[in-house]
Amino acid sequence: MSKAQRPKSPCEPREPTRTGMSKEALKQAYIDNLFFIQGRFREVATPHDLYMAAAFTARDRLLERWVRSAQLFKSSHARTVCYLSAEYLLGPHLAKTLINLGITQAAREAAEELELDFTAVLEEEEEPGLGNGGLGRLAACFMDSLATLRIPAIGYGIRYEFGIFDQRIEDGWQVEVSDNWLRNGNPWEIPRPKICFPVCYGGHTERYRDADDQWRTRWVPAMVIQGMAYDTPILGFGTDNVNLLRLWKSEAAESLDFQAFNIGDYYGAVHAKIEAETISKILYPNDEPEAGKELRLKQQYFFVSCSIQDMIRLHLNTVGPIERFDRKFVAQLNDTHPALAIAELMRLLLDEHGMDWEQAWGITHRTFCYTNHTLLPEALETWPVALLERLLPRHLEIIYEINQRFLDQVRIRFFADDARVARMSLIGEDGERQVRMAHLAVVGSHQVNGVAELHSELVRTTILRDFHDLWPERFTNVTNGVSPRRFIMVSNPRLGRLISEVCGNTSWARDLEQLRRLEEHADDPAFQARWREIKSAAKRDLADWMAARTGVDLDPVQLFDVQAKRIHEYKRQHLNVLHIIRTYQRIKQDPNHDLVPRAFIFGGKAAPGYFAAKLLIKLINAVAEVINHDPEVNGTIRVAFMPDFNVKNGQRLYPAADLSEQISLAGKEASGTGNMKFSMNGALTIGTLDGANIEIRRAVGEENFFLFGMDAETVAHRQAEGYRPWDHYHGDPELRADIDLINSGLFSHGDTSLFRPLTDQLVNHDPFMVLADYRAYLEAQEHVSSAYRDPARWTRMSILNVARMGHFSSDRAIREYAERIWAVEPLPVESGQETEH
Ligand code: 8GP
Repeated sequence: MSKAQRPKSPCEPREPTRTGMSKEALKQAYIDNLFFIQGRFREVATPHDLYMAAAFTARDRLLERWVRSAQLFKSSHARTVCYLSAEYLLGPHLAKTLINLGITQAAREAAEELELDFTAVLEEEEEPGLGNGGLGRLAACFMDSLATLRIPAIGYGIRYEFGIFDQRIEDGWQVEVSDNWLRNGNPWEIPRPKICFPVCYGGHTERYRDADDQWRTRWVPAMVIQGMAYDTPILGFGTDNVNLLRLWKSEAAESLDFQAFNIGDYYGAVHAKIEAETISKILYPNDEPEAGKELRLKQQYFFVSCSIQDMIRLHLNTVGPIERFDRKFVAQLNDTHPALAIAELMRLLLDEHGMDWEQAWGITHRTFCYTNHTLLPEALETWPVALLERLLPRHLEIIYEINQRFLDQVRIRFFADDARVARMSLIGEDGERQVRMAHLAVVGSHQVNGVAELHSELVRTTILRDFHDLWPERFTNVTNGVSPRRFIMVSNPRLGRLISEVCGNTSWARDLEQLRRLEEHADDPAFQARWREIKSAAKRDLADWMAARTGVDLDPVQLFDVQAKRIHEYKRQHLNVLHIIRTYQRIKQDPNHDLVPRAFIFGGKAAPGYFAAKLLIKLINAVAEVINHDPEVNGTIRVAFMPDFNVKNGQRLYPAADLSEQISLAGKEASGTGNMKFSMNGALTIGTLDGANIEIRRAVGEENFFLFGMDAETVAHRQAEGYRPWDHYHGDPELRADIDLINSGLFSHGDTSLFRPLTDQLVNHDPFMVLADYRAYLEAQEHVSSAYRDPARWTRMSILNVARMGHFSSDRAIREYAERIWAVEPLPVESGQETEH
């Protein structure tokens, strides 16, 4: 019997209500929080009050562990990872926190005794959508794993007042609604008014002689704002280690100078306040960055400057001296968005700490590492030199000097190769002069990684090839992973319980290779039946939710075929739509056609300015409208679009999917992580040889994966020789009939022009080679159907998929970063109380 369960003698002191882990302590804490924080009695509490009281009850338990962690990290001078990311897509906190604390069961029982609907309380939480998609969600999984692996870490980012927009579907179109997630307060963060830093913009630089008669540079900015810290504690699973997610909010600076400047000028003062607050106001809703937006550059510099200043403060408060900075910290750049940190650390070391260039550069270079997340050329960030000159004149000078010293090295190493020098320069000279952020990130980092084997290979051989020639040892791969706590335990508790039963306890959730133990049950009919029941139950849950939200009835006996991810042409949702139209045409031609009943389910947001993606959403909904109401189809197939795909709604989809669509054009998806989430929940994948699909297929076994389409090499070859989609359109009558059906106006109330931009693009340009992979995709879908007809075979494949997904835990990924890139060690915080773990 655990300490928490042991009955107390009347003489034993009462378990503290702010930290106790028993059901009784949780009940009392809950009532106290409802009363003392929300100011409510149970009888008059709103659903939101009930949620807040639960959140504070969980948070109290986090804080106690957090303080212990912070004390240990400080006293032991622990080497610390700083993860710099413009995005964190955290998902709801409450359920995950209870799981990580190991008190889900106690909390559920406490809720029952208080006559609360536990599920409804969890549902009430509005998630912080501080990210767009894969990159932001990866940062959240990594924070979870860092704490679980007991690695001291700080995540730095921006506390956007408005996160990613909420998506509504009106008349089939995406409508964006602003995400006012802070409206009702955020119980998970602690404001830190004393932790704030000035951040400067504009102005000019000056040369001056310092006290030792050395020439130095000083930046005389035109504008100063400040960043204030908001801290969210991140607890690991089965440990008392708590790390810090520190997000910065921008505010008007409160300096005297600033006030003097504004004396009598109230409008000016208010305007300055608004201008300052605008910086952390809103997340840019593009999955792949859109260059040239001044506010975005301001945001990037804002969070990077606060973070580097904070790191220096922490360092001087503990280890000091500044020369040892890189022994205390290693900083991971999550894509190039925080790459200005390289110039900022240089500036602070040179201008504020009086260091010479070589020493400052040595420290900077040893501090940073860079992860690339995309190969799409339009996503490679560049900033106009003119913009940088205006906003960050000192940083531009530093970038020029880094560039000059770097290009000197290139000239010596690659003698008389001017073309190479131009290609590698940090400054692009074609057209308007631009700073190439990826080049800055590579030059300023000691390690550079891609996020899946194929992606890292393509990074080395295409976009950063010249850099790989120069510094091959700097390049490496760390394949992405996802958190099994979030994406099995929280999302799919039924499956989580079955796995715990097979493994004997919940330790699999931090040692995911234990999933292998499922393999021995793969052919056991009784186990298979339980497996199918778990999937069916999740399908019923999803069907209920979809019926209530969208009015579309899904039948759990159908094969749930799901594609959920950002809407983007390279991800090829239109290929999926063509298959749906083909299936529909087959039904129309022969209503008795023997089909596996399917529900085609989509989810995903389109960037608000990305017309083609928004038209794709309209097409999916238009096809759904026709098919779902055609009596001849008679429910054999259904098409549904889940509105507002986010972490919370994703958690409804992953457990319910039978088939996971990972159908991007080979060479375009850096890794993908949805592919891992689906597979971990027992969905089989239909996919191309792209991103991490390749490694997933290798892990689960070729026979348990529906592969189709060209590989990256073939894609490159066919594009080089001149790809003509027109030939496919004319050469394949079924393909032509599918495209013609869209053009006929059947899905657009007779409007033959609505979808023309989409079909014309496919037939004439088709940059993502949808038509070239169409036939192979249909064939693979046939294999899917025939496998699904045999439940024993399908279930076996599903079990084996889960059993072999251990490699794709974000714990494995973080272990690789820790050992191969960061050189950091776990530092366990001593355990306080016993829990369910
Ligand atoms: C994404 C990649 O597209 C995806 O394949 C990968 O799994 C994920 O990163 C995590 O590594 N990239 C982005 O989300 C991305 O580049 N976003 C930036 C514009 C914000």
